[in-house]
Formats: sequence, structure tokens, C-alpha cells
Amino acid sequence: MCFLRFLAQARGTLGRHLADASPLSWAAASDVSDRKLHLVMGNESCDLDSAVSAITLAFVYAQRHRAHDYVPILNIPRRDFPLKTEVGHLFGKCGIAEPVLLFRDDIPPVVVQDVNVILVDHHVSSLAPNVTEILDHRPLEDNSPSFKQLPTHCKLDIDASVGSCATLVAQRYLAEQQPRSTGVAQLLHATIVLDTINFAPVAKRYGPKDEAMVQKLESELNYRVAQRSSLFDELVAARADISKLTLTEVLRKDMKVLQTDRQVVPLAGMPILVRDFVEKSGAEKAVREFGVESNLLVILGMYVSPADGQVQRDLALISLSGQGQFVERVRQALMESNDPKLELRPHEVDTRFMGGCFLRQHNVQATRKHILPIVKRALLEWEADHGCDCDDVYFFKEKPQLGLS
Ligand SMILES: [Mn+2]
Repeated sequence: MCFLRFLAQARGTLGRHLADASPLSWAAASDVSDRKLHLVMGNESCDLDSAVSAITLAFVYAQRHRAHDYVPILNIPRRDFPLKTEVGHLFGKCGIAEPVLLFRDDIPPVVVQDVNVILVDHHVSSLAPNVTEILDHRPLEDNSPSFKQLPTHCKLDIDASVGSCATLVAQRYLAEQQPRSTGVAQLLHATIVLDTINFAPVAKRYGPKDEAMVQKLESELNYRVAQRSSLFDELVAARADISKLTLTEVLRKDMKVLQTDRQVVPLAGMPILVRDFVEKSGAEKAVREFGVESNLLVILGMYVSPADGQVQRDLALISLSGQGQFVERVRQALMESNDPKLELRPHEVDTRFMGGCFLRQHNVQATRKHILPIVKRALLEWEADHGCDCDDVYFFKEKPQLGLS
């Protein structure tokens, strides 16, 4: 079966299993129950790596293990798909349209009880008890409670030396003669090129496996090595193309949420400088929508000059509830960071947008990966300092006195 037809049939396949799961059909159709449903899922960012790894691995396994069903699931609600602009772009190029794709909200919770799950591009999941196989390249989090819930027979391929999970899928795809698909090869190739920053030596985001797989895919596709850089530029431009998004979607496009016991802090990453974003009409309304119910919003901006590829970064801290001291505390932590030094300085032209704090980040190498732990530490320290209001801490303070009397 060809790749596109496989994708077009995925909904029907899932639907059959959903029907099987209803008690009425259980008694009627016992002959189909031997076919086990395997959901192949990427992580909740649904970046290109997660989306491509899920749909290509599901296809390869479906063709090789015909006694079972493999259905790829994109791990976001369907309404968020337009935010994944580079995924939409590459899928469109390969003839894959949004309506054939299946999303997290296409699977009702009841079906999850009786299915196998294959995780790609992540390995910590609330579905852990159902997981039979993992392909991932994130550093191993074997202390996480969900990791401990994995069944003992679960097959693990967690390899932090590769830049892209698509490399691990490509290994499986190329290991056997069948199936062969230009679409699969194109998707895997493009994803590896993007994730490894086109094998840029300074970024060091690749290993020997990434190189080997890309070369094999190129020979299958009759691509020249020289084509990589235009493909890379095209994907980067597609990822940064926010022209069709609303300002709230721009904030949600690439967000992470920092959660402590007492606080929820959303971090937005945008392909535009925050300083430019706040000048747009409707920016305040978008920020309010984005940060509803949070004490603090962290917004990270980045601008890549199309002319010379020069990167600029800036960031903003905004408290919708006007917690100025709290913002100041996080600002201090970011300013004082030495690992790495962020080299934060005020913008040339200052802004008082929503009473926030706006800074240019002159160390453009530092990314959200570096900023996230600094903010988290500041949150926890703030909470520790302001725990004095709690009853339990009050009693703790009184205890020594009681002991003396
Ligand atoms: Mn990845």
C-alpha cells in the first residue's frame, strides 16, 4: 500500500477499533479482535521531528506487521495544527492534507485502555502502562514516575547522540527492503536536515548516525548534498512564517509551561522580537488571553535576518496581576546567570507595555533550554521565601520555643 493511501485509511482503521471497543460489538465480532491497535505518538510540541517520526514509523510498521494495525497520532488538539507551520508546509509538499491526519482529540479516553502505544521523540508519557516501544533522543529521565510505569517488555531505543528522532526511524526504514516510499524518505531527510541545523559544526546538533542516514536517504532520493542548504532555509522560513496566524496563535505557537506546586508560568517562544510584537495592534489583548490565570508570563523573541542569517534575541517578563516584586526577582535571576551569561541589557528604545520588563539578549547562543531552568529556580526560591505566610511554616517556627518551655 502506498504511504498516502495508508494515511487516508488511518481514520477508518481507528474507527473500526473504536467500534470494536463498544460492548455491543464485542459479542458480535470476535474475529477482528486479534488485530491489535498500535498508536504511534510523538511529543506534545508536535514539532517536525515528532510529527514526521509518528507518521513514517506507523507506515513502516503497518507494512511489515500486517496482522496488526498502526495508526499515527499527532499529539496536539486539531485546532493547534495551523501553529505548526513547518509541519504543514512539509506535509503539504508531500501531498499530506490536514483532514487525513489524526490528532490527540480524535482518540476517546476509553480506547486507550486496550491499545499498545509506541512513543517517538519522547519517553515520559501518561500512557506509560500501554507503551510497548520507544524511539527517542532526549536525555534519559529514568527517575520520572511515568518511566517506572513502563511494562518490562517495552523495547527502548533512547539515543541522545542523534540530533533527530527521524534518524532512528530512518534506521528502521532503511534496514529492510520493504516498504519503499519517496514520501517517507523525503520527510525523514528533511527532518534530519532541520534538526541537525543542516549539520552546522558550531551547533553540534548531530552525530555519526544522523550523517549516515541522511546520506542513505539522499542516495535513495537521488538528491545532491548541495540541495540540503536550500531545503534547510525553506524549512526555517516555513517555521518562522507567522503571516497567517493571529497574535494569540503567535504566542501559543511554541510555548512551554513551567509548573511548580503553586504556580503556572507559560513561556512563549516566538519567531519575532518581543519588542516588535508589542507594537502590533491587539498585542495587549493577545497577551491577556495567553496569560490568563498566571502570575507571570515569560516571552522569548527571536529574529533571524533573511539577508545574512544574523540572529537577534530578546525577552519580556510580564505580570498580569501586577506582581512587580516577583517580576523583579526573576529579572535578577536572569541578569545574574553565569551558566550561561545571557548578557541582558535594556533595549535602545524602552517600552512600558503592560508594565513589563523588556530586555535584549546579547548572548544569542542561549536558548529557552538555558532560560527555563533559571526561571524555574527563581520561582522555587520565591515560593520558599514567601512560604512564611503558611500555617505549617508558622508552627515550624514555633517549635524550638515549645521545646525550650
Ligand atoms: Mn526530536
